[in-house]
Amino acid sequence: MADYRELWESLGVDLEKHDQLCTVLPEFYEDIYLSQENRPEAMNYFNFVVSEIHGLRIQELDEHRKKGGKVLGSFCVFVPDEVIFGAEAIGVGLCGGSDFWVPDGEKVLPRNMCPLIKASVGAKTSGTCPYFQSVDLLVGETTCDGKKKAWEILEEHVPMHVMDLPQMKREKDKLNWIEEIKLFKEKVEKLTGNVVTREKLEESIKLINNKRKALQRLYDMRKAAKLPISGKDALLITQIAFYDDPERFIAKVDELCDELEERIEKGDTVFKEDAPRILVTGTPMAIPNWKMHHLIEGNGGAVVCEETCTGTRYFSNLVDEGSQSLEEQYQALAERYLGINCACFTPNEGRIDDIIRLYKEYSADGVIYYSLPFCHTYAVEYKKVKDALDKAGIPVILIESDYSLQDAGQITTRLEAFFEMLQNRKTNKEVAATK
Ligand code: BJ8
Repeated sequence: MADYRELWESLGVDLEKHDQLCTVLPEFYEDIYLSQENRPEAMNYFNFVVSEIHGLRIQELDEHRKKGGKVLGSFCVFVPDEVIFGAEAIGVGLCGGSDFWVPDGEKVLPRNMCPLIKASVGAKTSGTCPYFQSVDLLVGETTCDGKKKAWEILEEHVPMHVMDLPQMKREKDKLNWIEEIKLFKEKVEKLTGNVVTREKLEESIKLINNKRKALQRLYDMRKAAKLPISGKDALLITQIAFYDDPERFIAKVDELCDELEERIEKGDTVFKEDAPRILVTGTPMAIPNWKMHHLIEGNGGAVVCEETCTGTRYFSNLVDEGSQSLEEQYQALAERYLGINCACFTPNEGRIDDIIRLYKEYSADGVIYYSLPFCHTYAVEYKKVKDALDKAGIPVILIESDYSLQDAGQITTRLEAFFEMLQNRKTNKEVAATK
């Protein structure tokens, strides 16, 4: 990585502390990612993005700001990027996925709360995340209680706008959400000095839809019997989608998919033939939270899909591109976003349908329900999901884990037992089929 110290200093980054973070990440990445065998060539771009995670993209954001542009940071897939890009601003995802930031988060938040929130707040209060230092406005949302209250603390450090997300999906909730998107648009227009016209919104809707389509194409490759890419790599790509330049990202994912198509044709795979295919569902895995995928794949499993916000919830369903007026565009946006099945909604039966559908589409053998500690909405929803999966004959286990590696041994033991059970189940089915 080139020398960005001057840039970081100008952003108010705590250089000394940031150096500590920079020494941990490359080694961590090497162990988890670069040690994989037979990776697709086109993953080199994503390796490069990680190697430049606090460099090149930060420089691009800085250049954009120097030209008068604005940068907005968000924490949830409900914040409509289309409005941000429609006002010629740049949106970046800011959820913290590193244990490094948790102790700083704990200085201002209770310890017994979700690590994603503690890390996100700690990333800002420690002054060690150049993305946080680059944003002109943070956009929060009223999803879970922990996040909702954390915005009040972050607001002491940086300007904040909170979107009032409904917790139900009735017609009146949809109308409220349309109004929230409009209020957000006004806020963004005021901040940027740019008007979000119908034409600009049409363009940004297409752009963000194209990003979704690229990710949909990537995920379709994971339905193949012989998997051409690891779950770890697919997760990394979705994580990068939250902050990379959208047009460049789309082009690079398409390049990768061309290569994956060839691999599928040749039967070139990154896994052993009998690797159990795992659908992961639950809380998001913000970069660099690669723990669960690393443990699953390090113990012989293959992650085929993520029903998470760093997975299908991020890119499923497109915004209708046929709207004729701004009003219709806001309706189309509200419609698409309210199709996301987050556990903060009640009821949330759509998520159960999604899990069962994805299990079948990706020919999974089992489901791992991953929950960050103290995430009440996802933890409580486990019961309903488990009941439905039991009824459908789909094996599932719940793994609750934070960002630290202390429980890696314990999780490994559970994964080994789960994979053995899946293997026995498969063998029994094959035996029964021959009778
Ligand atoms: S749409 S999943 S990104 S709210 S922060 S709820 S893990 S206790 S992130 Fe989320 Fe939007 Fe929903 Fe997706 Fe739990 Fe932690 Fe809260 Fe979390």
